[in-house]
Amino acid sequence: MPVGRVIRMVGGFCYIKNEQGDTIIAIPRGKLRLSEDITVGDLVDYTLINSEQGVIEGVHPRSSILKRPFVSNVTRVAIVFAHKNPDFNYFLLDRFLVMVEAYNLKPLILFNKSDLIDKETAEKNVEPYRRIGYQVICTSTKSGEGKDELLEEISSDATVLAGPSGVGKSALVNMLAPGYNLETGAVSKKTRRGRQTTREVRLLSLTGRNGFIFDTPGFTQLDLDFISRRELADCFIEFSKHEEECRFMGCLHQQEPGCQVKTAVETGEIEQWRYENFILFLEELKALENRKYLRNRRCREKRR
Ligand SMILES: Nc1nc2c(ncn2[C@@H]2O[C@H](COP(=O)(O)OP(=O)(O)O)[C@@H](O)[C@H]2O)c(=O)[nH]1
Ligand SMILES: [Mg+2]
Ligand SMILES: [Zn+2]
Repeated sequence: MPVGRVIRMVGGFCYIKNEQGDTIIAIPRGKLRLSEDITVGDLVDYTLINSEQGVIEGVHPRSSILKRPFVSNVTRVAIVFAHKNPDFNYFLLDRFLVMVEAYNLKPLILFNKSDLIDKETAEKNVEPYRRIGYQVICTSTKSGEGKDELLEEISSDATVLAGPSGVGKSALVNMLAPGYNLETGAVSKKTRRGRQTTREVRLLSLTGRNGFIFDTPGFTQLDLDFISRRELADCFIEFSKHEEECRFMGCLHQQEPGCQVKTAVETGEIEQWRYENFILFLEELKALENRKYLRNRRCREKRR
């Protein structure tokens, strides 16, 4: 049976692209439901009704799945921020990084709108993340800066762009996969924030490469409810070489004596703001876990 990849879903129909590069419009067979059983990124088996229309017969197992936006088979997350307009935000960037690490996907950090600032300021923004060990590329969709490096880097990945509205995700997709002409939106002068111009998820082919790129409306779910407090430190990659030395096993690196993560913060090996964000996320997870506990207890009491 032929295989295709879901690249778009529009009102009850799926657009799928087959191995020959042809697009077929398909509806799902029987019990398969769009947006529940099938999503953009899925590999599907299909049968043809005529040369352009088909029926989806089954969905292949997914290598990864993200929620809100609901996309599958992502291998890479490019976290996009702008150097300015809108101003960039360490806290939000660290939150995205936690998500990427927790899902075990390959991260890449993009600082877009390089044309709006000088080289020195750009360096100041990216340097801390390079020091941690993250790959960072500065781009500009206006001057084309970083385009070749980025295309090379993600050439065989299925990349989703994550980041706040207005940072230039759709403009970047247009730069990497021209010909689709996705709508981009101006950043509001008044609120200094981007408007939501992208409403649907689409999967586009990178020009001349094997890879794909997703354009999405942006991530709305950034609750950390997919990890536990114990797992959080693993999502801060620069903590790992210190935490083995902590005095207590299962150290949360909060108040415990003999915590080597805290020592590394004091000596400057770990950035203070990274640690502060870590603690904020830890508190957030604690609150989430408490809420869950209370909810469960209430349920148990009701049942009695
Ligand atoms: N100066 C500058 N503006 C950009 C750049 N990339 C995108 N923009 C502008 O930023 C605004 C938001 O872009 P858009 O792609 O819609 O952002 P999205 O919400 O992240 O998809 C638009 O007005 C773009 O023209 C860039 O590299 N430099
Ligand atoms: Mg967009
Ligand atoms: Zn510790």
